[in-house]
Amino acid sequence: MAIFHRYSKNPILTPNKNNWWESKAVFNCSVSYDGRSVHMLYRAIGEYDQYISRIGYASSSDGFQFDRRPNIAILPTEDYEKHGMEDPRITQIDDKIFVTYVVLSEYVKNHPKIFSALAVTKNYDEFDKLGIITKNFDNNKDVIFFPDKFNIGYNFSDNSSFLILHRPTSLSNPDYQISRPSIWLSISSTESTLSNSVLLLKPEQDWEELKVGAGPSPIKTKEGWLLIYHGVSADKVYRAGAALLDLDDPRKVIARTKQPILEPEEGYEKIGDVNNVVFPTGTVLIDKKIFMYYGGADRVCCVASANLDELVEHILKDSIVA
Ligand code: BMA
Repeated sequence: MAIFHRYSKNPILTPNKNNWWESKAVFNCSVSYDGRSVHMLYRAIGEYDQYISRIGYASSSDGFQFDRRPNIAILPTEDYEKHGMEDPRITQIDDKIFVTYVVLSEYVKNHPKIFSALAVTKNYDEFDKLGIITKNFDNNKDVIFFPDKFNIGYNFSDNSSFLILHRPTSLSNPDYQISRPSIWLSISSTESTLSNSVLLLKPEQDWEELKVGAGPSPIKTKEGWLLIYHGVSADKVYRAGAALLDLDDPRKVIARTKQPILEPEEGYEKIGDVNNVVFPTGTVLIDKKIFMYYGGADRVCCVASANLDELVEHILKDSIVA
């Protein structure tokens, strides 16, 4: 039985031919909910020659019908942003909205240098840029904060730690024998650096054989932190999976689905600029219902919903962790 139900009028956002910077593709959308409106940031492409990504903003009162702002939401003002700003991911911590995004900073021998950067906003109008936060890691994407701060593992002097999920391409630590990009958890005293990283999830199943990366910011449930992530199979199909992490110490994985919770089935997930991609990047919880926002085939934005209790029960039942 399917746990997530796609919105019947998917996709909810398609390219806007009348707006140059989002005329070809709009995808990988992240969201926050303030009790009245769903706020969305999304990745947009306006040309295929250089394939530079920009970030747009849209908002909705029902989570399905979005009104877009015509201008680019986060302008590429910094040198490290000039080759592209991709995959914005939103976390609300207290009254601040943290936005992490992938930046292609420069090209070296035809290959982009990939980092993740952080911007903070209170209103989605003005963004305070805190710079690249993954400097010490190679090709580090899928960076997302926990919405709460924690006191675990390290005794930082004054306040508690930021927990930040990330996916470095390589992390050389002889204690961990991993050969594939995996999800790490960093316990940092500030929001602008990643430190004290521990391995959280590595590829286990065929459908996630090539790599795994965190999706939206984790959601607190009574059984644990719900983490939705993507996994990539050997034949490059992107699917969504889910795990539950210990409430007090999220370094401990309580449960993790053997099977994906959503995979490319519909035309808008199978055919696009990159075929066969379901890429979850946002969730909101409204009255016990979880709305999962995701990119379809690197071309459009989509949403699917599930009952939160049923989803948690499903993860516990389909679990690979005892
Ligand atoms: C990832 C990112 C995403 C993209 C996905 C599928 O590495 O680049 O933005 O949606 O690949 O192409």
